[in-house]
Amino acid sequence: MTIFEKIIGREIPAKIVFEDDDVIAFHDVDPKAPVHVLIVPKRVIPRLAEAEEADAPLLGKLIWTATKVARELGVAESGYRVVINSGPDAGESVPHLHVHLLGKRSLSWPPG
Ligand code: DGP
Repeated sequence: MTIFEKIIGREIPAKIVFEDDDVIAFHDVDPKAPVHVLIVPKRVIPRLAEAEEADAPLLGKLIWTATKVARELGVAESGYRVVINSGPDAGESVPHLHVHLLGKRSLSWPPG
């Protein structure tokens, strides 16, 4: 069971900002920006590289949830970045697909 499944199951606490039947969004425990929220599907897909065509609606919902959370947390106008780390070269550390939403500071490009 991944750490995110434990958050979904309320076995460990998290600062949840949004939840419905399909997704949950909560503040990252080790934030890399003043706003750093993770948007996670409740159904486990280990990483983006393992998503299937049938997962397309859920993938779209993750991005739509990022849009809503960004509005809610006041970064829609100032700007924000949405990141998915898939696999070792990207530094993925939790094998449960998640979208990072980062904002409230200027973000450099390209990422490291
Ligand atoms: P990634 O490196 O893309 O797999 O990102 C995993 C993120 O998960 C990382 O930014 C830290 C976060 N994280 C790990 N464990 C916990 C936890 O127990 N609670 C919360 N809120 N975030 C966690």
